[in-house]
Amino acid sequence: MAARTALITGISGQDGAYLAELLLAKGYRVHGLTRHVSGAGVARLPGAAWREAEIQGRLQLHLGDLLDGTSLTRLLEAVRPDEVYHLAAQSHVAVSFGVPEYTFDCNALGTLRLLEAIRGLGLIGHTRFYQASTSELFGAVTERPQRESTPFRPRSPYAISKLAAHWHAVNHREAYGLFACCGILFNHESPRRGEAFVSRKISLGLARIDAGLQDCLRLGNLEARRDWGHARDYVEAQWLMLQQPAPDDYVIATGEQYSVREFFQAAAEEAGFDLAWEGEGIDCVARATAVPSGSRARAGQVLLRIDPAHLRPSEVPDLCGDAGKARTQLGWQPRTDFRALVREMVAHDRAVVRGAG
Ligand code: NAP
Ligand code: G4F
Repeated sequence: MAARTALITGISGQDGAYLAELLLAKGYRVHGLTRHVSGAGVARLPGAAWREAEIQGRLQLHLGDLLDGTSLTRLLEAVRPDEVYHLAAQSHVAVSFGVPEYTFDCNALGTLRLLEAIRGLGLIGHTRFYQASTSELFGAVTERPQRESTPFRPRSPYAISKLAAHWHAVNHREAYGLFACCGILFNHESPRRGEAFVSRKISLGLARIDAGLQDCLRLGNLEARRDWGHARDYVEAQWLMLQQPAPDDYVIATGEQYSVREFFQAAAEEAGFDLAWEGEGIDCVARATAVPSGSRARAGQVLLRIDPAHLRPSEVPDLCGDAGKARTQLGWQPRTDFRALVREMVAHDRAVVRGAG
């Protein structure tokens, strides 16, 4: 049987890198959309897997952009993929307040361009489509935990753009019969997470403080609560959705919730710091009462301060998912717990920072 062909938009991102690895291991031919401005390129794909796949001609990158419908149509026409994993997006919530029109163009219209290209090329009966929806759709939540039936109450330009993309995918399923699945994924992190997201900002920041390269971390809202899983586990759910007999939408989450403060506390402990919390609100600081041996940081040093610049105009305070449907119908469950995730990120960034020093 011929190898199945997948197209991943956003292959240079966190999820794209893990998904490309997963699909290559399953014997797929993988095509990735990358844009000209990409800084990391495929740097997040581990070297060995990337070289081996390139040698075998099973991984191919193509220039394109969600803002350029022609490039999307041309690519889909050339590749005629069995499966499209649409992961590309302006994915930073805080950034979306600064560039709301761009965010909508990229995330909402970009998705529509892709869906209409599939339809226009007559690929509806051939191509299965995964849409990267998000727990941000639940926003100002109306019930806990959030499941597929929970109403959407988006609270940022990012979430609104993703809401439009979500409904376009659903509409192409209902109106035209496209096999389209929306994965409503809660926060998922990893050592490949972008450095501007809070988990990676913390793991990398602590490693830099330990090495004497940074004085302290400046964060925004410490009390926001998130349901944090590992990206490696979550891309498996993306693949499973497209292997089902019928398309559907699924919440993917761990069902456990921790605040940003708890993430920082756990990461500091994993890095070998003892902490004392002092002050309230924007005056809150975390001070080191003990530091790891060999550290360039010192006992008494303030490791964390609040910077109002990182507070958002509107916040999503409280997310926690119920992935019961995915567990029952996909046989999916997370393998990595919160503490193991934090440990892996902290250890990775310590090794990276020490290696660079
Ligand atoms: P990410 O690391 O930010 O990756 C985003 C990807 O999109 C990158 O490859 C980026 O390319 C690409 N991209 C951005 N703008 C583009 C454009 N105009 N044209 C083509 N490509 C573009 O995101 P992620 O964490 O892997 O998340 C994957 C998807 O899941 C995103 O859609 C995100 O919104 C959604 N999601 C993420 C989470 C999470 O917790 N991670 C949860 C729910 C949903 P460059 O390398 O060139 O920047
Ligand atoms: O890490 P974050 O930026 O992730 P956020 O906003 O939850 O969005 C991520 O998860 C979504 C799924 O729910 C995805 F759809 C989206 O694409 C993205 O991957 O922020 C997490 C929390 C927020 O409440 C934020 O206000 O951390 C808080 N926070 C506190 N200080 C900070 C900071 N966030 C960032 N990025 N930087 C800070 O300094």
